[in-house]
Formats: sequence, C-alpha cells, structure tokens
Amino acid sequence: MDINWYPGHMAKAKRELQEQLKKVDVVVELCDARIPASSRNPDLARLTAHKKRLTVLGKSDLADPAVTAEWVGWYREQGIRCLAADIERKSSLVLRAIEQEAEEAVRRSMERGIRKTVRVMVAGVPNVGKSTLINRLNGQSVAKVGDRPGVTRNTRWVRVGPYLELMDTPGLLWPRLDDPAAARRLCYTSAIRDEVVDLWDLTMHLLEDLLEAVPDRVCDRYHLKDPSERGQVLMESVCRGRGFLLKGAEPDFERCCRVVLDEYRGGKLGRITLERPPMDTAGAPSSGPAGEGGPQ
Ligand SMILES: Nc1nc2c(ncn2[C@@H]2O[C@H](COP(=O)(O)OP(=O)(O)OP(=O)(O)O)[C@@H](O)[C@H]2O)c(=O)[nH]1
Ligand SMILES: [Mg+2]
Repeated sequence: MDINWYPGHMAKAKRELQEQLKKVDVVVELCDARIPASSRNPDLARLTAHKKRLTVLGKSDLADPAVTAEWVGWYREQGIRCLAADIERKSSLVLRAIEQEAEEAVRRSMERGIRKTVRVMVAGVPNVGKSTLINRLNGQSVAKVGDRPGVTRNTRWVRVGPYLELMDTPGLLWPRLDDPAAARRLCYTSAIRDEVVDLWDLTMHLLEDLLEAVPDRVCDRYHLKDPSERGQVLMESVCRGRGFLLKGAEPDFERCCRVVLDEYRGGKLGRITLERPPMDTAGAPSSGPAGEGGPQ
C-alpha cells in the first residue's frame, strides 16, 4: 500500500516544534499501545534526543496487557522511561511521571530562589490522544478532540497548574512511510485518514492480521468456518457470515469495510496488540501479533 499523506500543517508543525524545543523541559511522546513500533516517530526521537523524554503507550485499554508490559520493559532496557496508560481514565499516572522527569530542573531553579514553570511538549502521531491527555490534566476541555487524524492544527501552550504548562501539538507523521505494514497499521488505528487509502485492501489486510493474532475471536465474530482463508475469499466469507449482502446475494464490500474497521477500532474484538518488542536490543521491533482478553 502506497500512502502519501503529509499535509501542509504537519510540515509547519514540525518547524514550530523545533523552534519551541528550547523552552521545553520534558518531551512526552505518546504512542499507541496497539502498535508501539509503528506509532513511534523516529524523526521525533532524533529531534528530541537531548531532552528529558517520556514515552507513554496510550490507549492501553485497547491493547493486550501482557504485551504492553513487555514493551514497557523493552523501553526501560533502552534507557527510555516508559509507561502505559488509558489516557481517558488514568492520566494522573502521566502527571506523576512528568513531575519525576522535571524534578532535577525544579530543584536547580529552587536553589537559585526561583520556582520555575515546567514546560512539557506532548507529541506523537495523529489521533493518539495528545489533546485528550491535555484536557484530562487540565480538568477542562480546552483542546479540541476527535476520533480522526488531524484534529489539532496548531501548536498551543495550555497551563495545567500554577507551575506546569503543556504544549499540544498537531499529530506528526514522517514524510515517507517506507514500511507498508507500518503504514497499514497506522491506518487501522486511524492515525492516517481513511480517505487516502483503498479501504477494501486495508480491511482485507486487517482481517488477515487479526486472523494471525486472534483467529478464534475473528471466526466467532464474522461466522467464519475456515480460519486459513485469505484475500478476496476471506472478504466474501465475512460478507456472507455477517449478512453484508446486496440484491442478488452479492457481497456488500463497502458495508463490510466500514463495519470491520469500526469494530476493530472500537475494541469489539477484545484487547489486541499487533506488534511485539524485538528479542534483542539491536534489532528493529518485530511485528508478531498478539491478543489477550475476550471480545467486548
Ligand atoms: N480507548 C481510548 N481512547 C482514547 C484514549 N485516549 C484518547 N482516546 C480517543 O482517541 C481519539 C483521539 O484523541 P485526540 O486527543 O483528539 O488525539 P490527538 O492525538 O490530539 O489527535 P490529533 O490532534 O488529530 O493529532 C478521541 O476519540 C479520544 O477519545 C485512550 O487512552 N483510550
Ligand atoms: Mg489533538
């Protein structure tokens, strides 16, 4: 799948982010716990290498908890502080981790008789929950939130306490998405807009990946008899299994795509992580899927 989606506001956001970095004490990179490797932006890691950094695996309520724990351990082995959180319900965990990261800078300023304001940049791919985190920590909905990519268009500082300011940033992708599997996973989780991809192809790949991860659940939900089916045959079986049919019993692929994507995104197949950490610290993260917990 060839995806070319790098809207103008992202290029502008990247420039703004670089300019604002001087003022920043801590950078929080929010990743998606369902795809911790693909939702990590290497550009961001490079830009912020000299800063105090915290990686947060958000949407952990939708990911397999055992695999999330493996990822947290893997990050720690790399010397990167990492925690997993359901941002909607457990944002206070992130606040505590930010305070710990900023402790040294606060102490140094206190030694000079000043109580500094800690400035935190919240960055990550689109739709991962950056604005939700800021709203939760602020206690009020000050930033616009929506379940689609590209909701936040401009960087913006938000005060969340007397000595804490958070910077909301537009979701950043990287200009070239060379790995087609990573690009697809970013589409599954709505970090990339549905409008720029072929939904038939995307849904077929999602079903195939889910069949690798949680075959029983997929067979149950879509009334499939043969978990080894792939491609066009699999799409047709899902249509027939769930009754997505047009006049003359033709498969209604459009409906199939909508429903399958919505059900995956809404966690209807249970908690699933599509990527595992690498076995050794030198390698790139592997992409073996994993699933845990029953469907919701
Ligand atoms: N299940 C679940 N949903 C979440 C979580 N955090 C955020 N969301 C949902 O994810 C969607 C996107 O949230 P936003 O805060 O707008 O994401 P963003 O990163 O600011 O997105 P952009 O501004 O488009 O880059 C919203 O529908 C949120 O309700 C979480 O931890 N768990
Ligand atoms: Mg936002």
